[in-house]
Formats: sequence, structure tokens, C-alpha cells
Amino acid sequence: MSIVTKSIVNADAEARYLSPGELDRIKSFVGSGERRLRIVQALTENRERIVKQAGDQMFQKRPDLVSPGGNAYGQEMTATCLRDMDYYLRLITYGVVAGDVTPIEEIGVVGVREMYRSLGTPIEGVAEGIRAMKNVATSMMSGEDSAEAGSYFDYLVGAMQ
Ligand SMILES: CCC1=C(C)/C(=C/C2=NC(=C\c3[nH]c(/C=C4\NC(=O)[C@H](C)[C@H]4CC)c(C)c3CCC(=O)O)/C(CCC(=O)O)=C2C)NC1=O
Repeated sequence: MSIVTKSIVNADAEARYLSPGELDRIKSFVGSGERRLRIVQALTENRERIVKQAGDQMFQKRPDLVSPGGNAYGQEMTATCLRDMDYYLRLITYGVVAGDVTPIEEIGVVGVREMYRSLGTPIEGVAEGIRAMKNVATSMMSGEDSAEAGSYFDYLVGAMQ
């Protein structure tokens, strides 16, 4: 939910007008709109490159994942692993556009530990992949954009610790 929707839901629950604090937060959300859209566009346009390069970095760091017995061993499993990374990059674009991590949390974090445990996927490996996507993605951006985008990757990495 974006700050706009959230503020309206909260205010209406108390049948009141938006408070000065809520209006301030909405103002900052609107003010950062252009930057957030620029980030989402960069991530969307470069998604294949980001996933591919980050995947290479991750497997270089964690060759065990793609070795016999590794969870991403074999062409099909490796492709599924990269697909998961693409899923997470997509969720990050949802978060950036909403200016809020809630979409990432609801779609990709709640229950994820149990899911990966049942798949035998090491979650710290997934976190490593997201860290690598952060490196690749933020290196393509200017300072301000890079910091804002980076915070969403950091949120996800933190949620997988
Ligand atoms: C958008 C929300 C969403 C997420 C997050 C998601 C993840 C997800 N990853 C899966 C599998 C998988 N995920 C991985 C991922 C990896 N293995 C590794 O060693 C690496 C650490 C890592 C890549 C970074 C692998 C290899 C599988 C296949 C496991 C198997 O079939 O045994 C599966 C099982 C079903 C399937 O294969 O599609 C799900 C549901 N699905 C969703 O709808």
C-alpha cells in the first residue's frame, strides 16, 4: 500500500481529515516520484543484465550451489534459481514505485523461510544473490538513485538473515 492509500485508510477509520504529518509524508512521496520512477525504469530495462551478472557473481562466490548436491545444480535448477532472483527484482520495483516495502514483504518475505527450507534452498544463498543484484543495479545509477534503490535490496537481504 502506498503512503497515500495508507493515510486515507487511517484517516477515514477515524472519520477525520488528513493530519499535517500525513500531508508532509504525502508531499515527500510525491516529491520523490520522479526519482522513484526513474529507478524503476532503470531496473526494468536492465533486468536481464542485472540477473545474469548477479547470478555469475553469486555462483562465483558460492560454487557449492551449482556443484553436484547443490540446490541450483543442473541447467534447470540454475534457471529456476535465476528466475527467483528475477522475481525478487520485480518485487523491488513494486516497492520502489510504492515508496514502501510492504508489497515486497507481503509477496516475497512472509513465509519465505519455511518455503525455502522445504525446498532445501539455502536462504543465505538467496540473500547472496540479492546482494549481488544490488551491486550490479546500483553501479548503473547516480548517487541519489543508487542510495534509494539500495535500501530496498538491503531490506530484502535483512529479511532473509
Ligand atoms: C514472487 C514470489 C515467489 C517466490 C519468491 C517463489 C520462489 C520459489 N522458488 C522455488 C524453487 C527454487 N528456487 C531455487 C533457488 C535457488 N537455489 C539456490 O541454490 C540459490 C541460493 C537460489 C537462487 C538464488 C531453486 C534451485 C528452486 C528449485 C528447487 C527444486 O525444485 O528442488 C519454488 C518452488 C516451485 C517452483 O519451482 O517454481 C518457489 C515457489 N515463487 C514465487 O511465486
